[in-house]
Amino acid sequence: MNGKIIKIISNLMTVEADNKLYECKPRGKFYHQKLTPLVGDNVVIDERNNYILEIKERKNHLNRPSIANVDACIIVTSVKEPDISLLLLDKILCLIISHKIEPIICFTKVDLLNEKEKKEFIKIYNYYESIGIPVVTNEELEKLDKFIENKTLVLTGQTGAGKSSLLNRLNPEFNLNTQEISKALGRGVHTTRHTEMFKYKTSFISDTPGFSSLDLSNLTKENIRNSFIEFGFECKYKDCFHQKEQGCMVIERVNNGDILKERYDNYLKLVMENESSRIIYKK
Ligand SMILES: Nc1nc2c(ncn2[C@@H]2O[C@H](COP(=O)(O)OP(=O)(O)OP(=O)(O)O)[C@@H](O)[C@H]2O)c(=O)[nH]1
Ligand SMILES: [Mg+2]
Ligand SMILES: [Zn+2]
Repeated sequence: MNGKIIKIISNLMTVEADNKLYECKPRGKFYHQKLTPLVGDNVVIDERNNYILEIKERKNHLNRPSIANVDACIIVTSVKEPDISLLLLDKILCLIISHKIEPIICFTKVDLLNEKEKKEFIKIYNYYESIGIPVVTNEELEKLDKFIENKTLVLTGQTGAGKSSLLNRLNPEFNLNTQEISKALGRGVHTTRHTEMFKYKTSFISDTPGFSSLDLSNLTKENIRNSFIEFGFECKYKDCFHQKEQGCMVIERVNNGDILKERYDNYLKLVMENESSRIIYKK
């Protein structure tokens, strides 16, 4: 029978197969093959004797948290408490796109904005949507449903951003722990700890924050540039890094308001952060 590992607690793996759950143990041969089953693994099980017989080839896997076969990542971004940070959002987008994982932005806490702030926010929402990234708020669950259909997803975002709350909105039966922001920040750790996936309609979603390490040092300058998908390839020099080059169309489009200035500034910051992290690494 085909299934998917959705939870691992030491040597006991919960496998979802045909809408039922099976507590399985892995076959000894995986140990000899140095193959560690991961949450997200697609497996073949012997449902009578509760054994995992085979682990199917992985599409990809993340470290910290260890999750296999991730199609998309929902970047949960609060617009207040904690305040919106486009630098953090652009950095996460950069990591996700460089890992060839599809990004989905989900803004939360829009209810906390005043009218003026809401206008600013709508501009930001529309901008990210206009460059081709799927964007929703946590009040647009039907729109979100379409983006996540048939996918294996991880959530990411700051502690207190509303990741667990989002899953509870999708299905109150998940009944996940959520926490007041002040308490969460006071402890300085995520409320959510062990790796587990939830079946939601045709999707599997993990509440364990993906990309817990927001380290850009493994990326190249090209990775960072290419992850800013709206920059395009219209500059005079084919390999333009859009910094000070002559005939740079990106700089021109920033100046005429076609590219969000803040996003371009974040691009420059990420390139600088990437360069200095590599200088430290080389020493
Ligand atoms: N006003 C408002 N509060 C929200 C919204 N979404 C979440 N919250 C609150 O924000 C706080 C933190 O939410 P959580 O869902 O625990 O945040 P989290 O991202 O799972 O945090 P960690 O597990 O610590 O990483 C809770 O008190 C939620 O009730 C929202 O859309 N509006
Ligand atoms: Mg949580
Ligand atoms: Zn350029």
